[in-house]
Amino acid sequence: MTQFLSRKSGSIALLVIVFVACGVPAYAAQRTSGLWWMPDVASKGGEQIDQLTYFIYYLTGAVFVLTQVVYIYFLIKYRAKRGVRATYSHGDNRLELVWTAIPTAIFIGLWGYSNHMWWDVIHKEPPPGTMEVAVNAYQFGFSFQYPGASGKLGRSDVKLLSPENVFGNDRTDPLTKEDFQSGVLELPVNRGVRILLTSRDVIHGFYIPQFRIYQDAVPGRTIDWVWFVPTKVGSYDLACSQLCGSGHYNMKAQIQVVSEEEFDNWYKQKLAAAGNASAANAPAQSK
Ligand SMILES: [Cu+2]
Repeated sequence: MTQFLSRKSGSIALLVIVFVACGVPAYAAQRTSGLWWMPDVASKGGEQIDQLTYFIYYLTGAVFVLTQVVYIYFLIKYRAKRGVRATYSHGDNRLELVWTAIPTAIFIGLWGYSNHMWWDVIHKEPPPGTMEVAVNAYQFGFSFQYPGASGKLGRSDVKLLSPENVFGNDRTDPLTKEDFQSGVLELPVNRGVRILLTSRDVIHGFYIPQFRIYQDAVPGRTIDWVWFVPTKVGSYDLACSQLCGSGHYNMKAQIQVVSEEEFDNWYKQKLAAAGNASAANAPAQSK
């Protein structure tokens, strides 16, 4: 029996060591700071989401500690003793009522709090001057489409989506001609950005931990209610958070949050390059 137990605990210990040895470096590879906690917030409203997370974390932590203390205390106090017969309880309706009512009230309170916050952060109208960017997820990457000089993305419909037209642009809308694509999500700091999220194949996750943003991309749908305001200049990873196939582990894109000025330069360059490309293509197409 003891031999069996020691062998079992030996293999559990081995499993834990393998998990820690493989898991921790894999986790650390993506992050350079705050390895054991959430990454720094880099978007407006992110603090509110963190407050809710902390609140739930400390509340459930306190309940966990409290119940474990009571549990261990009772284990010791009522342990087997020579000459003492065990007594047991058939339950107590009043106590049952109390410990059902308290968690129910807490859950309803949490629902109210989180719902209120969610409306405040996500479901509010985006600020004026918010830019629209189309985001298309595929196995295994993301591509982005920016509006042209008019500042408005051309019409698109997810039904028009095809390998040649991954954003489902409606070519009858002249605005689609000035849209341009990018492999990097370049964003100006402190300006709102609303994304039009589509998927070419399967469900993917649009996930930016520093922005506290997460939204699934679902094939056959355009998800247009997600917007955010980046507040810190820097480079971030947009990572897919839905297991979407063999290349999922490497499905990501770069997000560059830059100053307004730097963004304008980038935007003008991209716009000019796109204009030149379409001008170069025009004669060939007319033949
Ligand atoms: Cu994916």
